[in-house]
Amino acid sequence: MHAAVRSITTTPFEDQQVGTAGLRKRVQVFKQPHYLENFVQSVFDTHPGFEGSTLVVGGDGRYHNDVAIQTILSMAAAAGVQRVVVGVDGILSTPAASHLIRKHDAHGGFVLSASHNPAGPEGDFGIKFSVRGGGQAPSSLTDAIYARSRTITTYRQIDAPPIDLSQPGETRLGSMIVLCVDSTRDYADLMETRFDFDAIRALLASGFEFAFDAMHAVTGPYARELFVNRLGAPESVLRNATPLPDFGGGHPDPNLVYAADLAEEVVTRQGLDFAAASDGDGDRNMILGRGLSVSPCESLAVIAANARCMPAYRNGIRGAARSMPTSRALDAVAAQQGFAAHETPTGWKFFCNLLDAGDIQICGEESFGTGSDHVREKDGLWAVLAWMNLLASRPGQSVADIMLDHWRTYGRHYYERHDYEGLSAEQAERVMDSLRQRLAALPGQSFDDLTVSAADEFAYSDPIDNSHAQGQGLRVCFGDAARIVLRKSGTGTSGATLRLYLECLRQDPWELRLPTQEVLTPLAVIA
Ligand code: G16
Repeated sequence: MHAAVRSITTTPFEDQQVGTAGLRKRVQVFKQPHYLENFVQSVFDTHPGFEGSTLVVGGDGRYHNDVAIQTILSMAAAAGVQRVVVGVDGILSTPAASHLIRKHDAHGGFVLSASHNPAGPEGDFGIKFSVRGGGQAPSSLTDAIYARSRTITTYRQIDAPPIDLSQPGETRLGSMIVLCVDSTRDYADLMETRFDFDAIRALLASGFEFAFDAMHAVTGPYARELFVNRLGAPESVLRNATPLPDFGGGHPDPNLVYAADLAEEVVTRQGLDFAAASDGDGDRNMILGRGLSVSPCESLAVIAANARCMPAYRNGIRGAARSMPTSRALDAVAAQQGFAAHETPTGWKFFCNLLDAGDIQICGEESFGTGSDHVREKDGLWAVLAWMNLLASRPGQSVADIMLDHWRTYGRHYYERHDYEGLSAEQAERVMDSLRQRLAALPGQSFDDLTVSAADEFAYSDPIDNSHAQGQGLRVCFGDAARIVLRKSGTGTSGATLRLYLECLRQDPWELRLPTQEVLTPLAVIA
């Protein structure tokens, strides 16, 4: 079927520079005529090779997902894309999209999501572009896309009605093939190659009490395929498992504030052995055990320390990485076990070259992101399965037992993040600047019983492609004992947010189970 290509005249928007993970704005911004189109065309114009290629498109199911997907399909057809792989109903989790890009050797993919930000007509929307291999576009490309978005004058679409994405199957849009897939199967197949499903099935059948909260976001159907269909758990282990366009009015950020009910049940009332939650687009995770929550930094360290229990890493790992503000709990494991530990700027894209090169197998961030070399995004359900695999490999041990054992072996890195939201850009910059000015004079100065060993503004040179990232946060280190980090968030949709990260290492046996605030308050005062 031939469809006419139309060129539509447009004018640039000045605000299409992507943040830490894609372009995120209020829905109302994305609904402006030409806004999404300008961005998508800027990608097509900047990144060669779309003609005759395969593209993956999907989103977290939030409000405006359906409309945006039809727009992208029509523009892809006009750009000469040969085939688009899209999730049923346009739904793909971020890690599942990364997997499909890899599986189909696609030229790239568009994922429509504003992650954990609230959805609905008054909520947020977002788009991120991923390159071949399934990782988010590197900064060099996003800078070029931004430059293009500031000069764009036309974009192209084809004249065709919207296509039905409610069933798996193949349709044509102009001369482009649209392959609509049930990505939950592909994703679960991948997970079966990474974990010991027999052991996890046995764990679940042994009276192990477990719940997974999908927060009415994208992971519900994936969790059903994994936990119910393949691992034999009853449907009742799933909470809020139907994706809704407004996430049920909630804030699908899996942490102790936004998943408070689950935390109450498991941490306070000690009602379950293990529970987990994931976020809007399925890349974040929260891990809870009876009576405690596992911080993302420690979850990363524990998963890396126990990598050998996963079939994929039977022979150990060569390396692991964390973003700079993530606590150094991972480094302590790497030092003892003898694998390499890398420190990168905030943003999953900085892990991708190291993953591609085989230098790291496991990586994670304090912002509830953990993952491995199976895809090029963080992966909430992967982290949950990694914990289940670990629990299955240590019969009779609880999450609390595993944590205590970990702290006894590697010490405990107490950790806290304080967010200062709703600041003006000037306010945030003034605070950053006042610390920046003092960095050079800090080494050698003592505060209480802590002496500054180093203070700098973090910059990163990628060892694979030599690209350089500057201005990645201010850090003040007190040897291995403690660290203060200050940086500006790159994911907000209005105003500026400052993040203050505090970390203190305690190694004496009597110091391993103190309240976090008690340990960190002196450091907070210094900060
Ligand atoms: C995104 C990025 C992460 C980053 C996080 C927090 O997560 O993918 O790499 O750590 O934002 O960023 P910031 O501190 O700049 O707000 P997500 O889950 O929002 O896509």
